[in-house]
Amino acid sequence: APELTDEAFAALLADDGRVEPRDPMPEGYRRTLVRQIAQHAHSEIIGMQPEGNWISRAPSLRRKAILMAKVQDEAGHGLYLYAAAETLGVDRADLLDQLHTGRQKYSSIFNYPTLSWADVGAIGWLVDGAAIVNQVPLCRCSYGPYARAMVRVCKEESFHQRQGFEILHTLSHGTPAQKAMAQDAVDRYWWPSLMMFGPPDDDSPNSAQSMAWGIKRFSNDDLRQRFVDMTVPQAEVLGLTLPDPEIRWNEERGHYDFGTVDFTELFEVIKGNGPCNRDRMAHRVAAHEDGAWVREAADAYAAKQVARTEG
Ligand code: FAQ
Repeated sequence: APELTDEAFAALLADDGRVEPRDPMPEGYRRTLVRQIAQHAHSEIIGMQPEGNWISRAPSLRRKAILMAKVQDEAGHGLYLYAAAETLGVDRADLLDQLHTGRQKYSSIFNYPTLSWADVGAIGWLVDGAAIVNQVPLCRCSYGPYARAMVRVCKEESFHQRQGFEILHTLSHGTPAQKAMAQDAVDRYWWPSLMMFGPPDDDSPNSAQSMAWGIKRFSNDDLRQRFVDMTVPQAEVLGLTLPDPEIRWNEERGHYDFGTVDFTELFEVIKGNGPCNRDRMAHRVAAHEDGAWVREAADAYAAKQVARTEG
């Protein structure tokens, strides 16, 4: 597609115009979308690992069936997102290569271990909860294919969030040991969930431009606050506490105050120094290599089909 002047593009956005694949767009806009959508896609497929760890050990057949369906949903989200990225003229194989060689990121949250069954509940409740808060505004992203993919993703994430809440609710109303397991999971996943929203606004290099382009609709800190406001009352219903003594309702602001997030930890995890970064990448690369024969078979089949129709 031809390049567009910044003025013409600004006018299109001001008109609340949706940008579609064949529309002209500034190169920086295209690059930013590829970066964000690819990282989002990578997060979905790497995000299958922490929960996949518990499929064989889920406490009942019903729990196992639900968890398998959820992990499959994450694979599906990855596929919609890679497909959305491809509408911008990039190749999925190349995006995966960038993930595998550490040139593209994935969400920090998936570098934490899942130590107990309750962690599956905490991931559903907190991680999917944070994902929804971040992604609902993306349904109004200026880039059509990304926005449309988000509609279905958000519906499925809502279901995931409820299943996590239900796991924790069951545990917290079970034996004292089960309740303690649920509390421990929430204690470990709370702060990393707040980090999912990214660095604070004054340390977020991409935010201003992405908001001007209508890619992001709210700032990292605004979404983090929205997540806290949504989650504190839910913790009360669960009968669990959040590991932050500074959480309290602020009448004047109309929001919950909360403590300071340790962003040094976020930056360390992004750099590759989280508890599971190495394992996650090694597992992903091995899975990709193990799947080479499937890609080769699909290519051979496609070539045969072409030869048949041409012959
Ligand atoms: N982890 O300038 P900003 C899910 C990077 S939900 C790693 O603020 P931006 C569902 C950032 O990329 C998780 N890296 O950047 C699920 C940038 O680096 P770059 C996925 C992070 O893009 C649930 C640099 O730091 N969701 O998968 C993180 O404006 C359960 C500076 O940051 C999405 O990806 C982080 N937490 O804002 C699956 C949502 N934070 O690229 C399985 C879409 C920041 O310049 C199980 N993405 N960075 O080298 C977004 O909304 C945005 O990209 C943000 C970051 C908000 C994540």
